[in-house]
Amino acid sequence: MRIDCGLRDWIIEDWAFTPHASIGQAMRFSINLQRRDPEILNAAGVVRLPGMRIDEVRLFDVRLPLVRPFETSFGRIDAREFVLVAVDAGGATGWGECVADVDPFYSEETTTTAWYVMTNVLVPAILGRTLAHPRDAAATWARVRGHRMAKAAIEMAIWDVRARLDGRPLCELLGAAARPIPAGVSIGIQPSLAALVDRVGAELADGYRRIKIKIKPGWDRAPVEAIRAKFDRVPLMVDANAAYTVASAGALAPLDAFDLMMIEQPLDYDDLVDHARLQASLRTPICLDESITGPKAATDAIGLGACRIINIKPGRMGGFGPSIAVHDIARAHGMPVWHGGMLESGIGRAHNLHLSTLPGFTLPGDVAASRRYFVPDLIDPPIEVRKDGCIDVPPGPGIGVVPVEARLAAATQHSERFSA
Ligand code: OSB
Ligand code: MG
Repeated sequence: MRIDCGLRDWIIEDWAFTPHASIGQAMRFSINLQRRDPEILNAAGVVRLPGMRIDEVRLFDVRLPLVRPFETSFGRIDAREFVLVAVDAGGATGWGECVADVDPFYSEETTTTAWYVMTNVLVPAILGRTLAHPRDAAATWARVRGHRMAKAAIEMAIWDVRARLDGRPLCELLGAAARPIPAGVSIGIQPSLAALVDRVGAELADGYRRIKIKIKPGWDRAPVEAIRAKFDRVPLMVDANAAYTVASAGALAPLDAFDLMMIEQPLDYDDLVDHARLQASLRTPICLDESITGPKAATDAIGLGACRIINIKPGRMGGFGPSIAVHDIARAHGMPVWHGGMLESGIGRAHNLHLSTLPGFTLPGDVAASRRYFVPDLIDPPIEVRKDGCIDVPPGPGIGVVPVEARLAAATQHSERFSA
């Protein structure tokens, strides 16, 4: 159906008939209009931002074996399975990586729920739409509750395609500029204290700036003590992935003696109040990961005193839009943030590096080199750590990297294509 509304610069986004109760009453016809070429104001004055039409979305169900198993308080994994997203708009392709895992342990979402909600809800809602800005993707899905990792993967691909269409690096579109990103490592639970100390030594030899170890009840004080005994002053932190309860959190008090940078997410994912009580009893800063699901949670956590540091993962927040908002809220409160990791392939890793260029990211992130996880990575060249422990943001338009076609094909278990 074609409707000429006589407004040349406007496009019809949505339309609907609203039938009234009784025959004879008028039917109401509603349309949503959107400017085809909206004008946006920036510091330099008025600039024209051409809209981008979402022409095609491709989804890939990918499985990549891990270089070594990764064990957390959730359990142990040998491979990473994830949904990779390609969005075509205006003749360019943007890439996104969904960080949901096979099991609903870190969050409620899984690869299967992400696939379901993308194919049945998110992709149909956005296909054929013309967006003025990547932030507008979120409004398209405003009615969809949760599923932030699924939303983020598509939203981030749209940011990538926008930056590629503009011919500039993603970090500039996000509001920053490329700079070397200080990198830290996340070390899983190890079979023994000796194995842990060896791993820490190997990571420090590779140049990494700080060490994070996973802890759980029964594997907390001893591993920290063992690392401190061998590497006296190394910047060190621990991540519990919500493995403690109010009853068992007493085991964390002795960690105050080890000058840790932070204790990440000791208590449950939805429990800000008990984190605030625990923080009041600890000298060591609490950093929240799982609990910070967006700007509202960040504001509440800061207001309650539930943490002194925030870990930002765009997948957990629903994309770059809310991640920038959380960054800005933390910065306004003088609270440091750092970029978390979800064992991403090079695509997600590149996104993380671009976001990490924002000025509030003052602590080293979980943004390590490709070869700690995947050999080969989906991308080529892989992401490498420099001798000084920093990682360079991939240069070039967008995120600066694309998957190697043959590698993506080999790692893909199933794929689907949706065209407008
Ligand atoms: O809690 O930060 C976490 C990996 C999967 C799920 C949750 C977490 C992690 C990590 C690994 O700690 C970080 C990385 O990608 O190096
Ligand atoms: Mg964490």
